[in-house]
Amino acid sequence: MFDKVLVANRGEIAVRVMRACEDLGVDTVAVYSEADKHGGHTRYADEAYNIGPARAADSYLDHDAVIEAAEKSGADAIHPGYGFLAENAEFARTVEETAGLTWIGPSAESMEQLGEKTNARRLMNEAGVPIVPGTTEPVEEVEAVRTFGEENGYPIAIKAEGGGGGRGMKIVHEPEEAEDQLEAAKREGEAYFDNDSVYLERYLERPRHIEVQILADEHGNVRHLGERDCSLQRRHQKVIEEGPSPALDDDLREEIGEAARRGVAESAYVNAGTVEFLVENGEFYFLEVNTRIQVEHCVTEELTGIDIVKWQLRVAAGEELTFEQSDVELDGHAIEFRINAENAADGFAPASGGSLTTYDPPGGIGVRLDDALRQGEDLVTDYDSMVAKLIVHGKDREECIARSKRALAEYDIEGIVTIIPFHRLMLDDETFVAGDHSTKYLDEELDRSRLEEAQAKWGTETVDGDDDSVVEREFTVEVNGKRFEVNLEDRSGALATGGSAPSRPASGGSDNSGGSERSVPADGEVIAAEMQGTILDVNVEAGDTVEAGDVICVLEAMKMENDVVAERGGTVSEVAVESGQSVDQGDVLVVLE
Ligand code: MV4
Repeated sequence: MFDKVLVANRGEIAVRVMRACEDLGVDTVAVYSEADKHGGHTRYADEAYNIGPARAADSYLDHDAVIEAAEKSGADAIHPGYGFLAENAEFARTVEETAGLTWIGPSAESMEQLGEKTNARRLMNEAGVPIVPGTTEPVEEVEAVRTFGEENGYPIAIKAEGGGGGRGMKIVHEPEEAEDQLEAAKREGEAYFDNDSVYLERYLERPRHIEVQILADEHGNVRHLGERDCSLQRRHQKVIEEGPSPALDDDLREEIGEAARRGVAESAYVNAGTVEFLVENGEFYFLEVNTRIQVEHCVTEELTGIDIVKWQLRVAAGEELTFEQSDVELDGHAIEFRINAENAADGFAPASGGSLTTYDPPGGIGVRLDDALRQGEDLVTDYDSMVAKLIVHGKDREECIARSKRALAEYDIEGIVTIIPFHRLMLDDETFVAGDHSTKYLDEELDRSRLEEAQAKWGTETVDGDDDSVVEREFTVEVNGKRFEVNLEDRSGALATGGSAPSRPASGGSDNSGGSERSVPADGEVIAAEMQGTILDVNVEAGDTVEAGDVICVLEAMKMENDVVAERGGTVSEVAVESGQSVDQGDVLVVLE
């Protein structure tokens, strides 16, 4: 086993991997960007190295910076998590070729082999795994698309060779569209993957997305750990995953699992991986292989009791899988809810900032939380919006749904918007509860107004509200010894912001974790920073008279310049910042009399 593992990732997955290291007695190394100086993964690790600015290209994606941190720390292996460098064959090869370092994942060669989609299709086809009817060689000419249509019918999917995750796929409904869509698919392939090669598949209209978890060692053992159903997606982003799939019966389950195992066994693949399928009308078709640990691996861990990440480390260290396929048993049902900082009622718009004034996650039987959060932290908005995962386990789907409702109701997050209300809506949704949803359900079938209702019903007060002069506060009162929770509206906030960032009330003066420097003078009007950022310009000095609408200063945040505007007129009694200074959300900028 390794002595020390560097985790080239951030947030919940970095902590998840470090927990597996901890369980194995392996030391951990974090790398972090400027934005993650105080992040959960940075705090969790035994040692941590700053590898650059917030921009991922300059830190988490910087090959040299990650390798340098590995060498400085004396780590003997690198785990990439998911996203960032996880499926970058070039980086994997660099790690493989660096003396003293091991790549915890499939080889660069496997990644290249399976990353090229026609190659993966050919390989699966040869292993007897059903593929979506289509070509296993790239197509060049529009004639080939029309001929395919005549022989197999429409619609046709034109997919980029290097594609995946929804990018570089075009649909052709009739021969007249073939030319434009072929050109568009090639253009996207070139733009996204530096590869304009495309291939064809029959387009399935209402498929389920089913994926099979695989573990393989270098001794030729391959096991499948059952399937997950990831059909509930929004614009190719999974939001709820579960297992076993409500759409498979035991025969199909056995067949699809064995097919995945056969396909992977054929390709000399080592480590964890996922074989994706589309399922329609009782038939399954291979789609692609994901050569990484996935966000939703926890669903499978709950069902099988197998620690997949721990096994990733073990097989990377050359160990042999110690269980047979017949030892893998699926126990009950598990559902994973991605806790994204997004507003489902506003097209799932990611939160532009905020501070976790309350963070009180659920617990109890059947509840698992993978997160890297702590109350009082500011939301980091430089990366993806997923802040935590709630994974619920029960003896069957019904118990799991009931338990999920309970856990989501317990989950108390204030200060940032999340999609918890959306999840609660799904648990009351007829189609989801019946398990009848296809991959089209969220984008094409769900009524939008229900998202707004859910948000109004279950959304907590966040600093993202529309009316920027009202802050709702929760108080506990006792009346004749009985406890009541009451919400009171505080209309004393006074701040307006120009620019395009959403307006929020000043948080100076509220009881967030700011400490004494954020206290508000009783007789002044405080203008506070709406979000964390840098002061670019201060336009006033003490003694100046300002009028409503005057720009007081300019705050750069989220790569945008925001004018901080006086909502009312007055005399400047104090200027608390200077240009170039970094401020936190809620920090006092200027006091007016
Ligand atoms: C398809 C398909 C229907 N027919 N291929 C979208 C992401 C990419 N990895 C593959 N995708 C699809 N490929 C054929 N031949 C439908 C999708 C698809 C989809 C697949 C899985 C999960 C969600 C999806 C949402 C829309 C389309």
